[in-house]
Amino acid sequence: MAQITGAQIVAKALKQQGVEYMFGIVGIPVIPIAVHAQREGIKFLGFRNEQSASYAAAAVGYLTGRPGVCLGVSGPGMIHGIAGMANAWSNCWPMILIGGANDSYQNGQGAFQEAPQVETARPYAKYAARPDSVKRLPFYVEQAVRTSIYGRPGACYLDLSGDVITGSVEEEEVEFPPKCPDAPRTAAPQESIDQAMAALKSAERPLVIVGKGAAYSRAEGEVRAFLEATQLPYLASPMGKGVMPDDHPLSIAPARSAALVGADVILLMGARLNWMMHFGQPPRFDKNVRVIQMDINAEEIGTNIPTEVALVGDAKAITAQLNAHVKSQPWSYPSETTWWTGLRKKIEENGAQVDEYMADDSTPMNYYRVYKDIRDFIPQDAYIQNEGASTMDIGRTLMPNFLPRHRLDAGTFGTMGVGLGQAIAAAIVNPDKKVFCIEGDSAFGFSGMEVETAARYGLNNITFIIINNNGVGGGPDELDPAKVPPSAYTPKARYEKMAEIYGGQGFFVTEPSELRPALEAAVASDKPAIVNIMISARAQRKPQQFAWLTR
Ligand SMILES: Cc1ncc(C[n+]2csc(CCOP(=O)(O)OP(=O)(O)O)c2C)c(N)n1
Ligand SMILES: [Mg+2]
Repeated sequence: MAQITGAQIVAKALKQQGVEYMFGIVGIPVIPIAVHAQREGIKFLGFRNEQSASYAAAAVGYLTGRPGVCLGVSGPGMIHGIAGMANAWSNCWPMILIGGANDSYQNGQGAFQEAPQVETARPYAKYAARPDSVKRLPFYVEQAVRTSIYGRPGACYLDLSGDVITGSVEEEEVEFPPKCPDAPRTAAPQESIDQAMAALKSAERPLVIVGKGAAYSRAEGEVRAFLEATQLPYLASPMGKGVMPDDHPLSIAPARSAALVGADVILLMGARLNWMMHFGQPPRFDKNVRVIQMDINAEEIGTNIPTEVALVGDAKAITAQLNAHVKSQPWSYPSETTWWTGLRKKIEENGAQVDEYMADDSTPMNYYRVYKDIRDFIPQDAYIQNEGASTMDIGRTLMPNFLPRHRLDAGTFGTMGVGLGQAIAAAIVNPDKKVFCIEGDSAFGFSGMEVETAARYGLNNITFIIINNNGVGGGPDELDPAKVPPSAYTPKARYEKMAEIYGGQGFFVTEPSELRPALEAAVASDKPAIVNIMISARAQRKPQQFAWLTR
């Protein structure tokens, strides 16, 4: 009879549960898990820090609907992976962190890298467990995979002690549960669908907000059919962008503030009324705004303001129900209302101001000038990874998305440092597409070493672009080491030279005329390239009606 080890069982069980990607850093005691994962046909990518690996695991979960795995050693490795778990918790993305742990028979002895790992993972985990035997490992793996994708998606944690990883049992003693199916698509009661449509019909100033929940549930076809049938104005959350193409005539994104404050009825499609949507409260919303809330999670209903109609369940299934209603009782919101006229006027005004900034060819450049060339250069089907403060805020408005799940950014958690891991996730999930990883100089620095990871795995479809203003929201042009402002990084730091460590090409851009040729050469080069673009350290976002976080 043949023996099978814990590591082999974990790898087999993960593969059987539809896990295709594992990211991490090996060491005692997790090396055999990575080795056997590769043998099972799971793609293992060795990273330079578990933080980035954990961000990649969650991004894979968002992009594919099955969790990615982050593998870390006990203690510090696992602790770094918490970064990605917390980000996944906040974004509602499925992932699994597997942490090695000290041998269980040394618990409490001050073992090598011993730490309270399950307890540390718990607040961010939908499920956190320490398997108690080698034999039952497949049970725990199935629980973790299923829990990560059923209900509101999120992070799960498995704590594997050294003796469980290296221990072995008779192969035939081990039972592998069948692959858990994708999450059931739960629909809403017909009564709620009728109420939702009645509420929309009663609106004078309706607004639809499309969130990344709709993107995750792959509701793009249904959402488009619904909006086109009802002719309702919509806007998207940052990563809800692309569920509807940003150039759609029903998009009122450039008039976002006016739309939020003016709406009398809003339909949330997988978007939450959290800080990103200003809690649905004054001064950013009307105090009497009525809410139709579509969400996978019943607990989310009524958060921050009361909900008039709750549509609890899967965005794709429920939007299909709404479409069936509209089909049987056709209705559309008229296009010649004062609401539409006002929104269109606002869109025009805001567009004119941005055009002016984009046309400014002075050196050093401003953000808008830089984004004009980037926007014109990027193919419509490319993945856009974007993070920073102004780099991200301006990038979100200036770089349109045409496809769902093609924008990745700092997300609900506002996490700087997710960029490289997320770009690598996109690049490996879809090797045929281009990925543009557009980072503020600070954002890039959090995980810049992962450029080597991208190159090592031949992810030549990624181009790294750094918008460099010498710091967090800009730094000084010259630095006196005795007086370094908190926000400052080395002025004109030559980040593009990092491409030299793997024989790639770097481009340093200071003039507007150099930008387009640099982007072209970067994409044409045979290794991931880095384009480092200097902008004015004092470049700003165009004046906003509201401060970034309105109290
Ligand atoms: C993990 C983490 N640490 C710190 C912050 C605070 N923070 C917000 S934006 C930002 C960086 C902004 O600078 P940069 O990426 O260079 O973009 P810029 O605004 O300069 O274009 C930082 C550090 C954060 N959001 N996340
Ligand atoms: Mg910066």
